[in-house]
Amino acid sequence: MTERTLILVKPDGVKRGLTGQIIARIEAKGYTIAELKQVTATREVLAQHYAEHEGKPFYEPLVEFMLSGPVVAIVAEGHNVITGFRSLAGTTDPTTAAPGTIRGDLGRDWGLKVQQNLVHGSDSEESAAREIGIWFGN
Ligand code: DAT
Ligand code: MG
Repeated sequence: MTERTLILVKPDGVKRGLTGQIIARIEAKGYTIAELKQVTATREVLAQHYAEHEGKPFYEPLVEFMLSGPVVAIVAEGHNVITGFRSLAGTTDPTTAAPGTIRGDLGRDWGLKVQQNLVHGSDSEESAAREIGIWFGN
């Protein structure tokens, strides 16, 4: 099924100059870039984006990290792109993310916090619709 997902290159990815490599992997998989912009997030946007994590111990550090520099927000489109991009990204913790994935190949594991894992990808159709609305409007 052709669908859309919301991808963020997080501040660590932008600062390290990995945006191009990450986009290249998305395109190489056959997905298309429908929307793309570099923005600095706000607390309001992040409160909506990470609403499911509010109250968890890592929530505040995660928000602070996401405010630490610009992010690149992308709407990618393609067959099963929601699941497909999560697979490209790898599991949450870069230390154990599989080689071949964005987090496994490019994520740093020398004592950085788990939240510095380069990318975000929506985890369901509902999340994708919600998150695309948050970052790009309707
Ligand atoms: P994902 O980004 O793989 O969908 P998530 O939605 O569970 O993971 O969490 C959102 C972000 O929060 C994740 O990219 C990194 C951070 N995070 C999650 N679990 C964490 C933990 N146990 N400690 C620190 N940061 C965490
Ligand atoms: Mg998530």
